[in-house]
Amino acid sequence: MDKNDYFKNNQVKRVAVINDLSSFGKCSLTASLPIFSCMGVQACPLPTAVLSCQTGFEEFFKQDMTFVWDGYFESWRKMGVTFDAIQSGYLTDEKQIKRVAEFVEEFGKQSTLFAVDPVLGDDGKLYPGMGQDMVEEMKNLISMADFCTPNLTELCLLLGVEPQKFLDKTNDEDFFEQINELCKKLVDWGCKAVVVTGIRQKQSVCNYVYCNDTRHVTTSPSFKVNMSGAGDIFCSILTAELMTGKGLVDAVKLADDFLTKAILDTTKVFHDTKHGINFEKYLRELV
Ligand code: PXL
Repeated sequence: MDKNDYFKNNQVKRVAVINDLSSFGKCSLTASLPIFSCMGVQACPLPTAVLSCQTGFEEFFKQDMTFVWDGYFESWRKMGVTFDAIQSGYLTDEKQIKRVAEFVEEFGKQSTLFAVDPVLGDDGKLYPGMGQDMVEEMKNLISMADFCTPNLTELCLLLGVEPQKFLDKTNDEDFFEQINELCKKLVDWGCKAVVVTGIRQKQSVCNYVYCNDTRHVTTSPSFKVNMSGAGDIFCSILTAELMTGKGLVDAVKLADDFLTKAILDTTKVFHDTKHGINFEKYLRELV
């Protein structure tokens, strides 16, 4: 058997998950990997950084991991690795974003699904350590994506719009028309579909789906909390569903239902939102 046959013929679909490993916060890889496994997809992590805890904690230790990438790529090149999907999440700087684009060019196939969660900020602000140079470079990654999952803050940052302007008007009558215009711009750049996640309204939280001629809004009860890892869980469920042939709107509904249940459960016990969501006991529902 040719050494590359394994990668061509393996029955289980395979996703490269380009994200950080934070020991506390239940985000990025610690959230994505169990979700992919439960959904029957092999997840191959490419660590962007290792952190003692996610950056929402008062103090954290962070080590950029780009320095190991040459070694990974050389090894994967020799193995003849290919991926059915590539999902990118928390990236550490502008240079690393450029290298993700190169990775997709080299390790993606024609049919590889490329999902971009443009992790840049929340609540109107950039995350600690992120700057405008990253926002600019992220636009290129978005232009290559099959779908992307910005929250409202990230959507605004990407388009150079003041986030607070939109965060304060989510209940306006023409709000979704305006969001639609913003999504259209990302699609004009080349991204095939956009799901704007976690849009908080007075009584509810919505996701806005923009894809070809499809526009869809999901609405769920809002718990008025922003929990660490919600975006990572959401994007991973979408990627896994699309890899197994499901449609985008159905995938969004599944991700939204899963998160609504797990977040409700988490709010019932004493909980600090920066520690993330108690998703573990709901994983069985994804199997
Ligand atoms: O969930 C987004 C995320 C991922 N990784 C790290 C983060 C955050 C959000 O704060 O700090 C390290």
